[in-house]
Amino acid sequence: MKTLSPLQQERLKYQPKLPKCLANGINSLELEEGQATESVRDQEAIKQLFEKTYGKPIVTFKSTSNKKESPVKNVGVILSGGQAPGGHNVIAGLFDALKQANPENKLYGFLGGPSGIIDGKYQEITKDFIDAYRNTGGFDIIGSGRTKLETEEQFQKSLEVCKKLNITAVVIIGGDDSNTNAALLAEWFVKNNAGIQVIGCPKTIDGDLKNEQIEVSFGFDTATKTYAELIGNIQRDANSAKKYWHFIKIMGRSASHVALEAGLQTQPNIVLISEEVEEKKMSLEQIVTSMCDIITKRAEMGKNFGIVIVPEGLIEFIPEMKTMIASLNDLTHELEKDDDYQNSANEKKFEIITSKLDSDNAKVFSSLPALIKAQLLMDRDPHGNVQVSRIETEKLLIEMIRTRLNEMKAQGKYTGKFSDQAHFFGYEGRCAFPSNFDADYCYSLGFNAFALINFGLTGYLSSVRNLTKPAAEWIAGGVPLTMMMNMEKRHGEMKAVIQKALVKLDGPVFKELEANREDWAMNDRYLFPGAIQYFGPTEVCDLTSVTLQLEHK
Ligand code: FBP
Repeated sequence: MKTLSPLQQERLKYQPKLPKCLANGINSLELEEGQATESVRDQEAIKQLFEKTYGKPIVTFKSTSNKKESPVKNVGVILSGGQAPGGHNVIAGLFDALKQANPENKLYGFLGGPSGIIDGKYQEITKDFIDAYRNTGGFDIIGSGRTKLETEEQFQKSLEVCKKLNITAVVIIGGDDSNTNAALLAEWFVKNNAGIQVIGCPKTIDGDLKNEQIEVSFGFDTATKTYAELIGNIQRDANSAKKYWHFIKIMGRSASHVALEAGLQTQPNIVLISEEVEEKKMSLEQIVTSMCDIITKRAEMGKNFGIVIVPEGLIEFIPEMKTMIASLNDLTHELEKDDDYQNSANEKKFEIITSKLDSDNAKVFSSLPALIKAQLLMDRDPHGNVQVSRIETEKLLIEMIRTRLNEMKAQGKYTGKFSDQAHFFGYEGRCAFPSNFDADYCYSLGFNAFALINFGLTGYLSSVRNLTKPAAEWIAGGVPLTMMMNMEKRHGEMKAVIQKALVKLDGPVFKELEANREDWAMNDRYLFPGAIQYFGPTEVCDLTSVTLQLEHK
C-alpha cells in the first residue's frame, strides 16, 4: 500500500523561493520605518479601542552585512478560519526562520484554531513533523477553527497558556475576522504588560484582505486556478453536448474577487458580480430579466446552452435582500434564546419571522422559495456572518429563470429549451496543493512573520509585495493591523473590524470583464486553463492570477 501519491512525494522536495533580503538570512536584516498610519475609517473610534497599538508605521526589511544575535524565543502559531492552500508553507517558513535565527527556538502549533490557545491544546512543531507537510494543501497539520477571540476571559486564558509554554509571540494565520482577533489580542497583551507579541498573516481564498501593502491574500491564486480548471472542463462539456445551461456558484463569502478572477481565466457567457448588482441597485427580478435576455438571444441563435458564474455572496448584495438580511440578522440574534422559536418547524419559523419583520422586508422574505428561507435562517458563524456557502443562490436563480422563461414561452417570446445543471465550487479549491506562487508566497509570509517578531513588533500583518515580479524582487515588511480597520455592525452591535476589500468597479480587473462580456455572452470564447502545473515551463507554472497582473501592471 502506498502512503504518498507520486505528486505528494515530489512536492515535498520543492524548495520555495524567498525575497532576496529574507534569503540573505534572518539575522542579517534591518528595519526601515515609514510614516505613522491611520485606520481606513472611523479613526477616532478605532484609536480609542486600540490605544496602545494604533497608528504604528508601515515597516520594510532590507538586508545588512551586520549580523545580529537572536535571543531564544518560543512562538505559537494558529490557523484560523476557512482553509486556504499554502497554510502549511506559512508554518514551514516560520519554522525555518525561527530555527535559522536560533536553533534553540521552539514553535508550538495551537490545535483546532483560536480555541487551541484558550484551552491550551498544542503540539510542538519539530523538523520531522513539518517536513511531512511542506508544499501540501490543507490545514490538517494543526487544524483550524472559527472561534472569535474577544472576551477578557479568553485573553486571560491565552496569557496563562503562553506563560506556561514560555511563548513570547503568537502568529495568527487568518482572514479579515481572524486578523481582527489578532489586533484585539495584540492590544490586550500590550495593555496588560504580557510581553507577548502578535503577528498576523493574510489568508483567505476570498481575496478580500488586501490593500497597497497586502497585494493578495494567500490561497486566492490556487483556489481560483482550481475553480477555473473545473469551469473550463464544464465549458468543454457544454460545448460538446450543447444541451445544458450550467449555473456555477463560486466561493467567496462577500466580495466577488474569486468569481471575477475565475471568469477572466475562463471567459464564460455570464459572470455576475455582486458589487455591480449593489452599485446599480439591481433587484432580483432585474438580474433575472438580464439573464433571460441573454438566454433568449442565444436560443434564437440555436444555442440552448451556456455557462453562468454566480458569486457566493450575491444574495447579500441585492439591495432588497441586503436590507431584509440585515433585519433578519438582528432578529435571529434576538430569537437565539427563544425556545419556542428554536423548537419550531420551518413553516412555523417562517410565520414568526414574517410577523416580526417590517412589511417591506416581510414581503421580500415571503417571496422566496422555502428552501432559501430555511437556508437564510441557519446559524450565523461566530463572527455574525450569514453562511452564504449554504445558501443555494444558483438554484434560486434557476428557479426564477425557469418560471420567467415559461411565461415568455406562453407569450411566444421564447422558443428555446432550458435545461439546467447547478454546481457549487468552494470546498474543492480550498485544500488543493498550493500553486508555485502560493507555495513561495506563503513560505515568504511565514519567514517574514518571524522577522517581524525578531524586531519586537506587535499588532502587524506580515506583508510581502511586488508579487508580479520574480520572488527575489519581492518586498518584505509589515503593515499595522489597525490601519485596515473600521467600525461595522456585528451581532447587532458596532465593532472594530478589518474592512473587506470589495471589487472596485472602476478598477482594471472589473473593466476587463466589462469590456468583453457582451462578446462572451453570445460568441463562445471559452478558455480551458487546465489543471495547475507544478513542474514545467515557468510561463505556465509560475503564472500569477489575472487580478494581480491587472492590478499591478
Ligand atoms: P475565511 O474568510 O476564513 O478565509 O473563509 C472564507 C470561506 O472559504 C468563504 O469563501 C466561505 O463562504 C466560507 O469560508 C465557508 O466557511 P466554512 O468553511 O465555515 O463552511
